[in-house]
Amino acid sequence: MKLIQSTSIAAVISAAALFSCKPKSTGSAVSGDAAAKAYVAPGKYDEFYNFVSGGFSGQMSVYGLPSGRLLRVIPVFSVDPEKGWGYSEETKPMLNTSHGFVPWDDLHHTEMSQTNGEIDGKWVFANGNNTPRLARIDLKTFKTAEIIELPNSAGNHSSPYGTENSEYIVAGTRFSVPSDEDNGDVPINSYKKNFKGHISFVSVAKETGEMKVAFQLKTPGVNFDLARAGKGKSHGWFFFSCYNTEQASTLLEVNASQKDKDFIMAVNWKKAEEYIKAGKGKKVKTKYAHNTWNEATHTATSKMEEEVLVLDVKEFKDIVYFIPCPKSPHGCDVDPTGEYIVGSGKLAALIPVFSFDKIQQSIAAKSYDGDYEGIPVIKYESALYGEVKKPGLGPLHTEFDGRGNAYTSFFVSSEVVKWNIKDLKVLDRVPTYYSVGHLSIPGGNTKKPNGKYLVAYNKITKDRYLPTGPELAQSAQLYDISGDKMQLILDYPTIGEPHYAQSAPADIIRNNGQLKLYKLSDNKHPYVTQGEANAKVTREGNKVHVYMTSIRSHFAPDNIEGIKVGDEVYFHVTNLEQDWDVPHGFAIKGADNAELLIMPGETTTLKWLPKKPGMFPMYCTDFCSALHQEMQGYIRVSPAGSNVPLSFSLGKPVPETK
Ligand code: RUQ
Ligand code: CUA
Repeated sequence: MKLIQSTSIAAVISAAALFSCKPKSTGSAVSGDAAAKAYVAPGKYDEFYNFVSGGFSGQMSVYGLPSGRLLRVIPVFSVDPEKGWGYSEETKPMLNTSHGFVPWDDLHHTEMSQTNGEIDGKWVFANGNNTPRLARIDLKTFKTAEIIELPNSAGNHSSPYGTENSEYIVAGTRFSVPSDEDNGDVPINSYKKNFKGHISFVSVAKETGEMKVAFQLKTPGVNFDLARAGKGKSHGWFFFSCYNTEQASTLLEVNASQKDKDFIMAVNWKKAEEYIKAGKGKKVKTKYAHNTWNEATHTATSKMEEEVLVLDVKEFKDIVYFIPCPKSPHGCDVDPTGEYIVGSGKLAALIPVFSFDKIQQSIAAKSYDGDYEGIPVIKYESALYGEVKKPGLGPLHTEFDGRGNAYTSFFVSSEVVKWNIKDLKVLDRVPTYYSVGHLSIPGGNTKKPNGKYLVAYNKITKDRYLPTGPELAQSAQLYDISGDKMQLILDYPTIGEPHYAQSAPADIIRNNGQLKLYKLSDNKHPYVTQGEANAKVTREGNKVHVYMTSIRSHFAPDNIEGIKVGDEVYFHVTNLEQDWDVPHGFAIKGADNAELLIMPGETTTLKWLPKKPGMFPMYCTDFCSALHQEMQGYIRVSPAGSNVPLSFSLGKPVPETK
């Protein structure tokens, strides 16, 4: 039986070591002037924005660097009661999918938009790993502006990766599965026959950022893990790490670790694009949601798309090539010149560095080692530039500093290793506390890295922080990498589990036309209330619409009577403020809902189903003025069928009835 072979996986790494080990010194490791380097004085801005994936929190958090100060948590794939995300009627459609409303996801990677291979500060993209989705966050508003579901996919891990002008954001499926148009109700052990991989090329409109699944590549059934676009000389190509080339469907820790080498898949996407333009794509039936936020109506809409263009790579001989890569590769990173492609085999004791030129020569010379399901496999040696020998245990991810150096994270040996790309010599190593996953250097995946800082994102922190029960805060650790030796200068806890993160010079974003408020006069919400005088309550059958306004420090109306059990009440609250940083909140007793948090000039709706008669207070949740505590009111709920007339008021008592 194959199971027996489990003990032979990676002779270099003992089974125990797979669970990671601690560096010997667990001291603070921060010394000398380190604290001063991370110090940002009160009232001063940070030098970088740092966008950090939240993993199983489904959100993205924004920190300042070098201070490590948390600036914001942007709700993306998960509902967020703090901001009413996924609770207000306007935001609910953002979380719609072909499976219905899905209020959570697992966000692993950030991808900042680029122009000419440099971060341009317009958008940051994020992947939903569980119910395959791609999000676009607008960096003028720090708000999720669009979410698109990915057809034919399951587990959107190899995602989102952008080309050097964000022509495409690309997403590879983690799980191969039967295509959407095929019957998925097949035996699991028919993997080899029925399971396929898909890579989605999502185009991004230059001005608006609007996403569209332009086409997909249908590939052999393997697992795609991570990816990077080529850049510079390799612009037009894409590289994906693949594992489970064994095509196992069970006990993958053993069965997908059989082969000495898995693959990096090289994709000539310019060629694929030509075939698509020539009409070679096949329209495939499917169903996936495309959700967009409208800044004028302050409302999301969800549309179901019905088909997608697919190229089966087997039918086109010059799109896809496999390159052997030891062993269960995770990260697949391209250096700033676009020449070097670094594979990181989780179970390998070396780091292979491939050469784009040599890959091209190998293809021209057909220097192949047979094929894999009809796709040519390039000879390892003929694509290889060289190997970094004995770098550490369990390499995962590599970033670059723009000075010819690469930095690779090692999960098992808990360290960051700096090495030179040209001579492949290890230059420095520093411990991480502990079990580092991703690394991030500002612009470290682009043509122009800013090699001043490196952040390591750690999975396990053990004794680093005050204990907080069974689960401890996960952490980010900041290193100064401007000198020859890396120096740890700060560590700070993160929200959720951080995977990838990216940073951008603060000025690019700060000066991108940051939105301070929504102009009330531009508000196109169907239930906007333009001014207090227009506040009202209307009834259509059992539906009650409250056209409500908020301004420091009252709601209009703040007394409502004549609501009945069985009614469906919609509070459409327009924040009349026209001033930066003055949101109002809205909450009501007993509502099975979150609060609303309404930005200046915006209209947001809370749906409420009163379940019993009584007096229901409501109030503003955001401390907006000295008289914030007075910003409150009452809703009277009467039994179903009662004849209490509908009435509403502000500042005058509702006429007394006997
Ligand atoms: S992964 S820890 Cu989900 Cu990006 Cu490598
Ligand atoms: Cu409005 Cu507090």
